Amino acid sequence: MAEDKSKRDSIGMNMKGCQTNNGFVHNEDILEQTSDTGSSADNLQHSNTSILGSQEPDFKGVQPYAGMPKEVLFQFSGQARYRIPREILFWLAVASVLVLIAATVAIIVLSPKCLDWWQEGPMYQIYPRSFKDSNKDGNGDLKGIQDKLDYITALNVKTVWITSFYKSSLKDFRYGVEDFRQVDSIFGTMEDFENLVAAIHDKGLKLIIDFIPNHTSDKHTWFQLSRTRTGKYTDYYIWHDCTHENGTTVPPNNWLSVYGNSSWHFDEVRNQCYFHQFMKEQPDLNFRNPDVQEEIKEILRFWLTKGVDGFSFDAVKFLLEAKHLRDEIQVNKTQIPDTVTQYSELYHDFTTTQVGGMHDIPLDQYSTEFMGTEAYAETIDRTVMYYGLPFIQEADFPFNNYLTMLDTVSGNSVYEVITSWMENMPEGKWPNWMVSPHASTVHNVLLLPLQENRWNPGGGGGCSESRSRHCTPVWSHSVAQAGVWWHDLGSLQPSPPKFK
Ligand SMILES: [Ca+2]
Ligand SMILES: [Ca+2]
Repeated sequence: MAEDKSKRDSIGMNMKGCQTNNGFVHNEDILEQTSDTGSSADNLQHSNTSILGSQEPDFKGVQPYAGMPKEVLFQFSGQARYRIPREILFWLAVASVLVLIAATVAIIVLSPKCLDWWQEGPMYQIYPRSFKDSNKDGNGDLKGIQDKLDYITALNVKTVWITSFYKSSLKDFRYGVEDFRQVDSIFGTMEDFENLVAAIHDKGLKLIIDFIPNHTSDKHTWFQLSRTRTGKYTDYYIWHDCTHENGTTVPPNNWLSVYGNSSWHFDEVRNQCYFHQFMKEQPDLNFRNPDVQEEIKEILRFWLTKGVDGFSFDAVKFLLEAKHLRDEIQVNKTQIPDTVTQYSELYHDFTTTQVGGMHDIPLDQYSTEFMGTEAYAETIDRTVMYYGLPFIQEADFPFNNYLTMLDTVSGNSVYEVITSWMENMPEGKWPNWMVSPHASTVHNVLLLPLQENRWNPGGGGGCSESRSRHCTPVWSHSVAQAGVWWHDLGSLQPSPPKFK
C-alpha cells in the first residue's frame, strides 16, 4: 500500500507540475519533479516500472492532459473507456477501406466499357476506283476521296474504309496484289496516301484499309521466287505434286476454285501444282509458314506507321485448308465426279473456315487498332466464330452482310436475320450491320439504328450526347451501332440521310 501511495504521489506530482506549466510538460520537468522527491535514478526506474505494472493506479478524478508523458499516456490508453472506442474506430477504418476497395472493383467490373472509336459511328466503305476521279483520267483515286471528305463528314460517318488500292492488276477488283507496300499508280502515289491519312485525321475520322492475307498476284516477287524454289520463299505458297499429261493436269484432289474448275494449277517452272482459292493468277499463300506470317505482320506494321487505324482482313474464311488434302464431298453424290466443276457443287468443309486451323492463327495480333474480317460463311453461326473465344480475341467483329443477302426484304425477314446474329454473337461482342453489299452495283444507303439493348436488356443503356447521333432510338433506347455503308459510284451519291 505504501508503495502504491508513493507511485500515486509521484504521478500526482508530475501532473501537478504539468498543470502549473499551463499543460505543457517537458521530460526535464518530470525528471526535475522526480528528483525533488529525493528519488534516484533507481527510484525513477522503479516508478516507471510501477506505472506500467499490472496494478493499475487509481486515476479517479484525474483527466488526461495535453503533453502528458508517454508513461501516463499508456496508462490512460489502456483503460477500457479509451481502448474500446479506439478499437472500434480502427476496425471501422479498416472496414471502410475494404468496402471502398470492393466498391471500386465492383464499379470497374460492372460499369459499361467505354466505346472504342470503331463502335461510335458508321463505317463508310469506298471502292476508290469508282468513287471520285480527281484528275479526269477515268479512274477514281485517293485524291478524289480526299476531295469528298466534307461530304463523308456530313454523313456523320466516323470511319472511312478504303478497299484494295495496292499495286495490282485489274483482275478480281484489284485483289491480286503485286506489292503490298505500294499504291497502285492509277490511284495516285504514296504521298497522296499520306496526305489522305492526314486529311482524314484532321476531320476527326479514322481510316481502315483492306488487307488480303490469303493470296497474292502470281506477279508478286514472293511467287516468282517460290516457283524457282529460292531459299525461304520455296514454301511461301501451297505446292503439291501433280501430273501434267497431254495438256491435262491431274490435280491432287477435287478441290475447286471459287470461280469454278480445279483450284490447282500446274506450274511449268517448278513442275508442281500450286493451290488457288480464287483465280489461277492469285496463288494462295501458305499461311501455316511462320515466315509468311511474319511477312504479313511486317506489312501491317508498315501501314500502321503510315497512320492507318485498322484493317479489314479480306477472305479470311479461305485462309487455311486442311492438310490431309482429302476430296471434298459432292452436293449431289450421284453426279459424275469429272463433271463437278462449279463451286456450288461441293461442300467446302476442307477449304473454308477450318476449325482448329483458323483459331490457331491469332489474327488480332496483327492489328493494334481495329480488325474486322470479311468471312462470309454460309451460316451466321459459322461467321460469328471469327469473333473468337472468350480468351482468344480474333476480329473486333466479322463483317455482317446477311441483311444484304435477303432475297425478300420484309419486316419478318429482317427481324429473323438480326435476331439470329444477336443470339449467335458471343456475349460482350459488338454487332455490326452491313447494309449494302460490296460486290454489287448501286445501292441506296440505308442506316439501321439497331439496338443492342433490344436483345440485351441487361446491357449498357441509353444514348448520351457524347455518342453518335445514330443512337437515335427506334425502340426507345439504343446504343450506337457500327454500321457499314458501301458506296461504289461517286457520280450517284445519295443525299445524306436525315438523322433526328
Ligand atoms: Ca484518276
Ligand atoms: Ca488459303
